Amino acid sequence: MSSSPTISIREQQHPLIRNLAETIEAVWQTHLDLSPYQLPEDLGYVEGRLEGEKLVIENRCYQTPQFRKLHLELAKLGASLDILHCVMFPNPEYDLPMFGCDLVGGRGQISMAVADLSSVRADRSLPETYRSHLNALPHLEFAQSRSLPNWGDIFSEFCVLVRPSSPEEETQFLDRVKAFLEIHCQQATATAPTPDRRSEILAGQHHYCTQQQQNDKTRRVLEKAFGAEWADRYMTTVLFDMPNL
Ligand code: 18B
Repeated sequence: MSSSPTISIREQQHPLIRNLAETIEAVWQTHLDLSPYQLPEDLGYVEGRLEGEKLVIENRCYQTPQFRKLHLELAKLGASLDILHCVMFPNPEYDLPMFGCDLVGGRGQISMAVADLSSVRADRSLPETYRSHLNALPHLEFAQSRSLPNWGDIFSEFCVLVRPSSPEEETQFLDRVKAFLEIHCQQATATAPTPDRRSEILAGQHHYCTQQQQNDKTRRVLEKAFGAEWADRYMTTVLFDMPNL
């Protein structure tokens, strides 16, 4: 099922996905002290087939002192589906929210773009420094917002969940994700560890992953290409693996 890539699928993705992938990596490189993160062996680059089209998945993973795992994934299903998925999993010794972002597009149009900094605290609040920086960002208007799925209680009031409907809205989304990432990396590197809160934070991360694992739209794409068992393993070990409680 897996082999090595000849050319990166990045060049063939929708421009917003490509730009966002480059932005994410650039902010990480600028603000964080990155080391390699080893994914389960056969899951770095994966190919499968879905209804006669090839599904290709390319993963990049890092870790830093504040983050146990930084995951950026690009996936492409033939000519019909381009996907970017990114999650920053904080080290549970740090009281930091989860950054998550997902873009899904097909045939030149992004149908869904979401980004958030999601609290893992028991009271669902974001740290005060995050709140003040996020509140200082300009208010955004998108012509088509999308409603939260039933598992979406994990997302904060700052979550952007839209179908971008013009190049201006695409840029607006990209700029907002960049702002989230810069705030997050700056705050994270300025945060001292709080090991006494580890169990609260772990429980919050656990809840976040459990909710995300209920995304049937993601699961269905993976199941159709790779089968139910593989899809479940992928969702629970690569996309939303849980730190041990
Ligand atoms: N996701 N997404 O990452 N998902 O991974 N995703 C979809 O136009 C994949 C995350 C989120 O309306 C759709 O309807 C695949 C993270 C939300 O019910 C498809 C992979 C977040 C929705 C995929 C992947 C996140 C959503 C439907 C692995 C948030 C809307 C697209 C590579 C931080 C759910 C559409 C709804 C949708 C697929 C959110 C096809 C295969 C990190 C909220």
